Amino acid sequence: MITIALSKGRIFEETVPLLAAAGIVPSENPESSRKLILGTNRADVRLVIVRATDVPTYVQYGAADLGIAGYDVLLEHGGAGLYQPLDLQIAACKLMVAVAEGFDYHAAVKQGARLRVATKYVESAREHFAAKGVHVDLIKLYGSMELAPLVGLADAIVDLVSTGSTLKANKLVAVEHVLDVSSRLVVNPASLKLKRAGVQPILDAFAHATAQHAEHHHA
Ligand code: PRT
Ligand code: MG
Repeated sequence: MITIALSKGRIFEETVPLLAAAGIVPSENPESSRKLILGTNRADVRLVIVRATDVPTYVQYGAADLGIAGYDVLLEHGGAGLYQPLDLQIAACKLMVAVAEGFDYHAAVKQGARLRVATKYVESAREHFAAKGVHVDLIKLYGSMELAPLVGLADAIVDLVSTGSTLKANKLVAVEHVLDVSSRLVVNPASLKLKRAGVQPILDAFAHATAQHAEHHHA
């Protein structure tokens, strides 16, 4: 049995075509099903539906052989015990520093002010500000970072931005790029060794589909 860990929502939606390229069709839609283990058209492949941030953990401990996780999630996890062979280039977005409209971030940085920064991405944020020599106190949040500057919890946030409409709706502006994010395939190294006959063709199909997709975009 090959077990693939996925999160619901954007990652699942963008993974369906990759699975199809590997000849795998989920038998149910996780958005409408309450099942956490989904069968597929292949008796030897199943999907487990977990929280996006839990995907690396399931794969690291071998509860899933493969998984798909955002680079943001992988940086926070640290990547221990994970083979990361492929950037699937799906669920793309950017990790950005954002502040309330009217807050002069660059002036504050220039003055050497100590900034309070709220984020779910403390590891990536710590590294970013350390590299820039910006003094920060990081405040760990688990969601809705956009609220923090509006109620005085923080001067700035570090959050993912795709369309920018969430920042705009909350009168926030992006002031600094931290890193580009897309989702990656993660593989349990023991699974790759012991289940190679089943796992390798899936890796190859994903790689092929990703390369074709990229070619299409450049054409
Ligand atoms: O939602 P949940 O709390 O269960 O977990 P999650 O937010 O980690 O999962 P999910 O499914 O929302 O995101 C999974 C992965 O998708 C993330 O780890 C990212 O790698 C990737 N991704 C791509 C994004 C976005 N784009 C994105 N826009 N993840 C989150 N967002 C959020 C962002 O945090 C912000 O709140 O969407 C909002 C901004 O979107 P725009 O379009 O308004 O800019
Ligand atoms: Mg989310």
